[in-house]
Amino acid sequence: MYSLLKVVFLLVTMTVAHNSEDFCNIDNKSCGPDISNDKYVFYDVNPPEGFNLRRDVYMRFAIMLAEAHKVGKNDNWRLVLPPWKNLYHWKTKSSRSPAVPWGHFFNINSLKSFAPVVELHEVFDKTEGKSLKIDRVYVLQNFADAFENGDFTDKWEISRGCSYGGFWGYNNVTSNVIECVNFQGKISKLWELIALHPSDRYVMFAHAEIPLHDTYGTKTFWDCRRSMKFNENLVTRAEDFISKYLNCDTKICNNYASVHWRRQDFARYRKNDVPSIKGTAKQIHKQIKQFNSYINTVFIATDADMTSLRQLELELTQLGYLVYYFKPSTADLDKYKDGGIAIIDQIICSHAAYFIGTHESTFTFRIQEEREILGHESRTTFNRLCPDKGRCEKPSKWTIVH
Ligand SMILES: Nc1nc2c(ncn2[C@@H]2O[C@H](COP(=O)(O)OP(=O)(O)OP(=O)(O)O)[C@@H](O)[C@H]2O)c(=O)[nH]1
Ligand SMILES: *[C@@H]1O[C@H](CO)[C@@H](O)[C@H](O)[C@H]1NC(C)=O
Ligand SMILES: *[C@@H]1O[C@H](CO)[C@@H](O)[C@H](O)[C@H]1NC(C)=O
Ligand SMILES: [Mg+2]
Repeated sequence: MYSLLKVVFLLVTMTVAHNSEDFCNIDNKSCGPDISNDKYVFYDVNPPEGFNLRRDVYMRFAIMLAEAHKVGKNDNWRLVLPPWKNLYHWKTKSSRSPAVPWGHFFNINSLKSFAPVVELHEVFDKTEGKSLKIDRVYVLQNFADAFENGDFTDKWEISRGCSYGGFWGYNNVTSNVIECVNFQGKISKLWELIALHPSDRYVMFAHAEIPLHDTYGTKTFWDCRRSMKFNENLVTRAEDFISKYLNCDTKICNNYASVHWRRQDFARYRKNDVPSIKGTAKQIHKQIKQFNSYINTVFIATDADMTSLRQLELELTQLGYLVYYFKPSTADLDKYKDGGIAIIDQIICSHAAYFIGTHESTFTFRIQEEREILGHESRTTFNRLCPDKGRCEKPSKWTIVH
């Protein structure tokens, strides 16, 4: 596939070259109009942010670029996918280094069908010399007072007092120009910053989680979300598990329920949002009985420690359930890494007849979106675990727009 694409690319380039008189070699960067005019937007996210918030940050940038290309503005800009490195939640050794490209988790051709994206290694391949020099890094910061005069308005101003040295852990990516910017509002306002220096070709935004979606939940949002297909190996591994243990061979199963049981920091710091272990089992039981009393199989996706998971399993078993969870082998961990295992959990949750999530977890949100895309009825998707006592807000419903 790759070499076929390369051949097609070569043919196209040669045709262009013949038309423009001089013979143009594919490796000659000073010729071939598309190659030499390419400009790149890089970004990096606040280190403690997790995988699933980063997926949303990606969507903001992908939509920003795709929309610009649609109207023929800034259409020589491409988005560089920031490699995955040392995420806080990824504790397994094989998951920590080196940096993992997006293709490990997602279907790159599908991402490219929505937005002009490239992997960092693709940019490296085109880089002459030993290091990649970024023309300018804008380090975004929040305004001290978001609601100045009582209004939240979109605004930015050049400021000071910031620093940046991350570059995803690569010491061969550098920049001589670091600019601090107080920023608030829509991501498309970043074009205003880019326009300040028209000769820049490599522009980077650090703290890219600060700009917000221009519009959330629109058709464009969902088009972008749908293009974020998982890597085929992850899908196959998840579907094999579902087929083997949960006895279902379609994407909309009718015979098992799934739960995203977020623990760790949630169990420690969000006592008002998440239940105890016993409380979790009770609620799962109650919700499943209300939905379909014939279901007696539950799949649990969780970041809980083994002891807690065993306790939950015991409680549910005593209530009459068959309990499953995906326990990766060492080979699975080496191959898919922590991030891939989490995605396998998400896929298994997304095929279930009924899903119960954890309140305000982005991991849960991504499962809910996946289920909307697959076409599950919304009432089977937007369900949450409540605290043992006290108020329990209904989960927000972000339903798909076609
Ligand atoms: N395998 C697996 N990993 C999980 C599960 N739940 C959480 N994790 C891990 O913990 C991380 C959770 O962090 P995020 O992706 O930021 O999602 P979140 O913490 O639920 O949401 P916010 O902190 O509100 O953004 C995931 O990326 C996984 O690495 C789960 O059910 N299965
Ligand atoms: C690269 O292309 C330019 C413009 O067509 C040409 O002038 C130059 O000689 C080429 N250089 C090489 C190394 O082929
Ligand atoms: C920078 O280093 C990485 C890892 O060692 C390497 O893969 C990449 O090609 C290098 N980039 C450049 C521009 O040489
Ligand atoms: Mg998180």
